[in-house]
Amino acid sequence: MSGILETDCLTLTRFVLAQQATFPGATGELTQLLNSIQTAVKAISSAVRKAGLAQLYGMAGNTNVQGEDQKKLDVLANELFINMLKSSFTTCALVSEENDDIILIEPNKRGKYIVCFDPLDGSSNIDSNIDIGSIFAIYKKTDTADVSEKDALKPGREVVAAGYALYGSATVMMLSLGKGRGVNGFMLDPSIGEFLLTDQNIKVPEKGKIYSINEGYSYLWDDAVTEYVRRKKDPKFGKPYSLRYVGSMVADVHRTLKYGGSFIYPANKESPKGKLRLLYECIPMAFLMEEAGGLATTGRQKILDVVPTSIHQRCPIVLGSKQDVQELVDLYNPKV
Ligand code: P6P
Repeated sequence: MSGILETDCLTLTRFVLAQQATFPGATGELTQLLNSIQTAVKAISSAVRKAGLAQLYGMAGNTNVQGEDQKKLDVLANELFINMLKSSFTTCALVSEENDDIILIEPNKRGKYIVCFDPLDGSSNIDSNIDIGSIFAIYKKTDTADVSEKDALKPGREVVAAGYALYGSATVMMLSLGKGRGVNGFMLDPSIGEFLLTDQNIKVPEKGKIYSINEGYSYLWDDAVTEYVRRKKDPKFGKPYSLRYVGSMVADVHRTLKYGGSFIYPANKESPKGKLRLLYECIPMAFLMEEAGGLATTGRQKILDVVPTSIHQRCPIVLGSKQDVQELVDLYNPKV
């Protein structure tokens, strides 16, 4: 490692502080909030990496709002996020994938931000040691009305910052502070406990060579998705694409961000709204994808323009390289 890195690491903390200067009238509250999320992610990373040894695998004996068996790591990750966010004095309301209802922060600990998060997405993969992740989107409360669920039901266009952590071969965090500031990637260096800048201003390739969808549901797909996937495999439409599907959203989206192509979780005949959740899966990933020069839509509408009506609502999504996503949009909206 070069000397400069040891004495002048560009850590996530330093990066966020430097970005604070690009926010007119910044108070440092967003910086504090992001650093609290960073701490929760570091703690989750540590727990994920020793879960097997600490017998953290297995069921916690209860289920979450999605009706899924909660594993101990789910519970731990959720509590870490909630505790770090509450104690940051920067939030007024939280929406977690693991909690039925919105969490309103007690008045004496309130700040101006609302955070929607999935503390441990892909948790059904925990016991098989497949990559899992944490996802978050941050809104700012813009009125003086009492805090309520309405503060979380904002379109993704109003997101202030969003990101994810991926607990893979390394633990990485992708973050965007919006308004054209792009997406930056940081890798956790366990030897100093800091996230270091490794991917500056990531841009998703205009077109990729990979499509990512659960083909097990092909019997339920609509005609547009069926035709899109058929073309990806038909040499008449160019070199066939490779299919890559981890079944853990953060892993599939991260690969798409880095290599291009498309990730699709569409509506189907049994799930008319798809499976993924709008507030804490689709919106944050769409925010990052657009900041990286990609696209993210339901097939008929940009994800960031969808106005949420309930905190756990599902939403169909196709995201990734502009050309690969537009191809499916055109199949959903054939020009007459
Ligand atoms: P399926 C994991 O359970 C998850 O919520 C996402 O992380 C992932 O993209 C999706 O569900 C996988 O769903 O139906 O393909 O197993």
